[in-house]
Amino acid sequence: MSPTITAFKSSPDRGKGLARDMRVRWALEEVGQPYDVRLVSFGEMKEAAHRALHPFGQIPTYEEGDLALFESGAIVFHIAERHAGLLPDDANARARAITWMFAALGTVEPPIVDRGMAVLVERDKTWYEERLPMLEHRVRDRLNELSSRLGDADWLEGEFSAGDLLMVTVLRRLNGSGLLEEYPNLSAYVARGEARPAYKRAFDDQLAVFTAASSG
Ligand SMILES: N[C@@H](CCC(=O)N[C@@H](CS)C(=O)NCC(=O)O)C(=O)O
Repeated sequence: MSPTITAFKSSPDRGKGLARDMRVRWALEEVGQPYDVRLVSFGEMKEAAHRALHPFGQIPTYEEGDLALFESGAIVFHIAERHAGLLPDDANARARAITWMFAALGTVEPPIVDRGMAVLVERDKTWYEERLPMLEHRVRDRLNELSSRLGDADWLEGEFSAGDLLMVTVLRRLNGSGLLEEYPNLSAYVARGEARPAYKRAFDDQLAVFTAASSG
């Protein structure tokens, strides 16, 4: 039975692949697992039926038989554990790849999201001009460190893994900020991720949702 994931009926990013269902779609495409998508509106996400799946009233969720998951990282991990292709077989290499999954979501994503939220909702606040440089400084700190570690390698730890998949989607949240472009090896790393056929299929599918909604 194919799993069902949830995604925005109307994504605020207008199909740019920044919503977190993109990570799940990409992981499913990498491992060749077909899936269904249930689109939910902002209102529906906050209703009891959706909250039974996702306590915080968000997307994505993942349903497969009796199993219901939320949190994009947990869902990608579940997919990577069930299928070959996203985590190495060697136990230590696998643990390292999982470490990068946590690093993407726990260390790199928070300052990027903090900056993004400020740009989105604090522009008209008196403190915005003062706060933004501080938020960007925190992002640059992480990008500097990540850039040093990646060096001229293709992927963070040997072969492409779920750690790279999450890291690339996290870094893509900087699109339009100009920050990623300050680090040519990180820009190239994101471009390598985006060039993967599985990424492209996932991207096109989420874009088709936006295109259909805006032409309908
Ligand atoms: N940590 C969660 C974050 C989920 C999240 O923030 N989802 C966003 C879309 S990318 C959402 O549903 N936002 C609407 C809301 O919070 O009301 C994950 O990685 O799945």
